[in-house]
Amino acid sequence: MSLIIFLGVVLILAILYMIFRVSNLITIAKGPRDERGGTANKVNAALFIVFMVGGLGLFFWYSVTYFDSYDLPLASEHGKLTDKLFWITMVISVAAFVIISIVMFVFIYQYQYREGQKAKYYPDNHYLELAWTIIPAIVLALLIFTGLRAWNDITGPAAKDAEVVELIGQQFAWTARYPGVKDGVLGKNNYKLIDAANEFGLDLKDKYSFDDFKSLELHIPVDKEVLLKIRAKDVLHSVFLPHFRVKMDAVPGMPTQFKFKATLTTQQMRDKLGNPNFNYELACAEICGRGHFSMKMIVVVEDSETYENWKASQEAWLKQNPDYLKQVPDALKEAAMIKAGIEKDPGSTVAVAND
Ligand SMILES: [Cu+2]
Repeated sequence: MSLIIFLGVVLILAILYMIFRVSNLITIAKGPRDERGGTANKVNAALFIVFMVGGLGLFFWYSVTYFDSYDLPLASEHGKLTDKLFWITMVISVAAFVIISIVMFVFIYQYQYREGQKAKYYPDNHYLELAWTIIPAIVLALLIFTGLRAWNDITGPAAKDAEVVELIGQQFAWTARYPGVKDGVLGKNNYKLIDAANEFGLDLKDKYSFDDFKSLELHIPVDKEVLLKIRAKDVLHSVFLPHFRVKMDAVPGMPTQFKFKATLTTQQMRDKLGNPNFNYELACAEICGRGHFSMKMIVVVEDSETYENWKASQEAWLKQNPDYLKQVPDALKEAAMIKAGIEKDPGSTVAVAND
């Protein structure tokens, strides 16, 4: 297939070259004439202006018409700041883009070939050089340093009482791991322990792993800091929570994190939008393979009471996979069963250990 595409490209290039040769020969055959003059020049110059007006017109038409589809309602605290930075950057870049486009195309039109017109010799101008070096430098420095401050804040250490949730990306699904209500601490994990059932690579020698549970929905409390610990099992993925202005790559072998605070519950957002079917969504924002499009996860934001109840109602991973009790050291077996909520088998000979 690649060979056919390659041959196709070569063929097209050969055809273009032949057309170029033939048109050259025709020009020569037609005999000498002023190659730079004629109407072609005027037509081309005018077409540039048409292209500029059409292009800028489409750009603004699209930006305004579809504004709502890329400016989603905001539901996080830091989002106010990042939105502000985004729009300041956007206004400056669009202004620069429009000015440069207009100057570029108007100059092409203005300085098209005309009989008897001579180019002006204008080697340099120190003031101009200074102006277009210093002004962009100041503007960019301001943008970068304010952005960097916001970035450091978002990716910095989370509060001690923050809700910690682990998000794992794999082709082509997201899974979440919660620390469990008994200890509230995520157990250790190790990629070498990953197998068909132990998809987290949960290290069952670690006592904090016993009550960890898995979820295929991301539940988070409102008005409380949430720390997402992000990893990937195969290729690059990217955690994208558009309403919360959260975006962070999931990189195999390099855990990343992002902290944020949701400000509107799912229900509040439904009321605000007047859409009873609305759901927050986590989408993968890194083209990660054929099933990339399907890599989404429903996000549920709820008040702290509902959230705590939901957490308490979830079954520990170890309870769902009791075979893995074998990997728990004997001294911790009793604690593991209590934490995971596994009923003790009356006939069992599990050694009783004091935790
Ligand atoms: Cu992905």
